[in-house]
Amino acid sequence: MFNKTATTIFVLIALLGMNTSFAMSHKSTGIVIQDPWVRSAPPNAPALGAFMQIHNNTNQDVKLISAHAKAYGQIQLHRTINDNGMMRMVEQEFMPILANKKLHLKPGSWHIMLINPDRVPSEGEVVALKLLFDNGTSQTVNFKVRKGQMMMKNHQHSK
Ligand SMILES: [Cu+2]
Repeated sequence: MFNKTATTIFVLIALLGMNTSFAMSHKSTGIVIQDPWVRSAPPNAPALGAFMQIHNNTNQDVKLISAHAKAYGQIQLHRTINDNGMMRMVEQEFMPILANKKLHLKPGSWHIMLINPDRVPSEGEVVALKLLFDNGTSQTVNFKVRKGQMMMKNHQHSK
């Protein structure tokens, strides 16, 4: 009896979940992706960086827990940190997006690392990444390949 009820509830939740993702636009999940892009790289590059702004328009903290795409050996969540003056990338278990805040993935900071591409995509191409969040939602986002700013550009002064 209990088991049956539990199963029914589980199925209901699963159905509701499916319904939500089919019936509503991505915006309705409250997680909105802006300006998704992949930094273009030479054809022999072992890895590419993917960037975006993740807006959390909900009242609860959310974590990006993974990203998936075909044609890459591995995809990791990275953060570039200043380790005693040495910039280095550290793999992260997740990316936190606080309630009603945004996380800006950009060169020299948080980014998604696309490792061992079957083929490095050219400028103008689109890389579809499926993003999984810890609140059970996911969305597939098209990242446009384009030239990236150099990290140091932020430190230059105009004139
Ligand atoms: Cu990296």
